[in-house]
Amino acid sequence: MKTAFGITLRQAGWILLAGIHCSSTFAAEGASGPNVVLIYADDLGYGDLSCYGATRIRTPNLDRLAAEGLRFVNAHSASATCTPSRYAMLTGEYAWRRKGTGVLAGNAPLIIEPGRTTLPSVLRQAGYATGVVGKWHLGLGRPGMDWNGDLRPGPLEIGFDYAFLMPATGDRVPCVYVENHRVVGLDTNDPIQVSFRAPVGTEPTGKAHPERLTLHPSHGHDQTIVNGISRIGHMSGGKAARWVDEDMADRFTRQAVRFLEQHKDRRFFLYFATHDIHVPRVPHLRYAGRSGLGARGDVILELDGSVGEVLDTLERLGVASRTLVIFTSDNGPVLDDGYKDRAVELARGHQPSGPLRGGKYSAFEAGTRVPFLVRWPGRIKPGTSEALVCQVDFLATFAAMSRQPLARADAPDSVNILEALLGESPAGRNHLVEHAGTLSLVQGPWKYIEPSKGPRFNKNTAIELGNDPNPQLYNLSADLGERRNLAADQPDRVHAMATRLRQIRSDGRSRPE
Ligand code: NG6
Ligand code: CA
Repeated sequence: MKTAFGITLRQAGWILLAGIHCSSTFAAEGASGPNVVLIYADDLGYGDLSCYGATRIRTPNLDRLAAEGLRFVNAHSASATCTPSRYAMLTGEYAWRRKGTGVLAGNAPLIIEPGRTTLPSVLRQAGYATGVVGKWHLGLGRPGMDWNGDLRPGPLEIGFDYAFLMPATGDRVPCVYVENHRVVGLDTNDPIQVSFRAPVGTEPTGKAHPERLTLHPSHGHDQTIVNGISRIGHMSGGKAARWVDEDMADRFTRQAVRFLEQHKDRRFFLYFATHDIHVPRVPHLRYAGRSGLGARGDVILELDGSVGEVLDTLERLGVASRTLVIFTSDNGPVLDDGYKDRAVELARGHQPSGPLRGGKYSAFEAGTRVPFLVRWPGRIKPGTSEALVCQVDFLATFAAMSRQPLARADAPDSVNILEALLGESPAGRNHLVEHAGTLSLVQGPWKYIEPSKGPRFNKNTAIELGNDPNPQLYNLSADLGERRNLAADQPDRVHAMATRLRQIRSDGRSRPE
């Protein structure tokens, strides 16, 4: 039933309620805070987009976002792999401070404690409708959770009002979508079982039945076969609920668009975490073969298409001018990440890391320095920013933007970089701890990588990991590609930076008071 203002009674109730609960915050900022859409790509490198210098591939929608917004050239994910980056982004705490925040198995329990202050909980508190669509990879439920029941705690218990997820990664079981607390389309007569130890059920594995595969592993990824692709981990059952890789980008994009449509009359925060361009790289037919760079290039185009749909939706709904859009990636790029999709051989001179050294998993810059675009039409002046910023900063930044106070224990490593984000200041953070297997400290032009025993090189991925038993010191202003280790020439600087890094570690926090 519609009221005199053309809104439903239910909507009117919402508005009334929102008014009662949030009058103080709305009054404080004049209800002017923008909607926030955070588009989070997976494994996309600093050099993968034409707006970041790629010449062998064109990404017109992301280029449009860059042209209409601010393009950051020194922005970082919090870690060089997925789970720790996402953990840090949602909690405002560096993941290396916590055990159990490494790349998670597909049946891992939730690693963010319900009740703690998170990026979505802060925005929800400020009156935003909060949604997450796409890759989660932060665990679900408690240890031993039954995938056939209620999957909780999960995103709804840490600040999201709505969730449509892939539980872990595209290459890990269970290969099903989860909406709020339930597996989507599950037939109760065909229960799901998941195991990362012993095989479950009688389903064929890629290892025993390579003849059944449409995409073969190059390393790992030889357990249960789903949709012709063998995965990490074993699953049985849930046949009707299993995803089709070719349709995944469309499915997630459709859910993201639906969330925007449903919340266009409220303030909203959408965290849209794409599966692209992670492995297995299985583009929809309309992108297959289009890039000329093989599947990895094709899924970059698919990602660009998803971004275009989100931007078009914001226009169509008339909310683009009051929506802050951020686009970034959870870690740097990798070519061979475990499937024979010919990414290396078909790269044809494309440089996923751009001018940077290393890639995903690496302590060198390409591990965490990622594309980072911010658009707010009429508010953010288009251009390029050299400010040092990190995704761990979103929490403190959006808390400041929406006038939500933080307790001292909240978001211990999150810095309010709002001025840099809006292009009002050329400066962001004054230092950053980068995290791969090892830690680095960046301060001004200097980057110190602490000594570590890990391997220098991973032969499967062919990535230089940045490990060295000796300290490394680079001047990123003069040597962005980290080629000249100056540690032996500047022992005092090495000592000072090592001491500061130790201090940041032992302080348990780094957010300015
Ligand atoms: C690795 C996987 C890799 C990828 C990564 C996580 C193997 C051999 N490699 O263990 O394919 O899944 O984990 O990627 O299994 S991330 O982007 O989610 O961090
Ligand atoms: Ca990733």
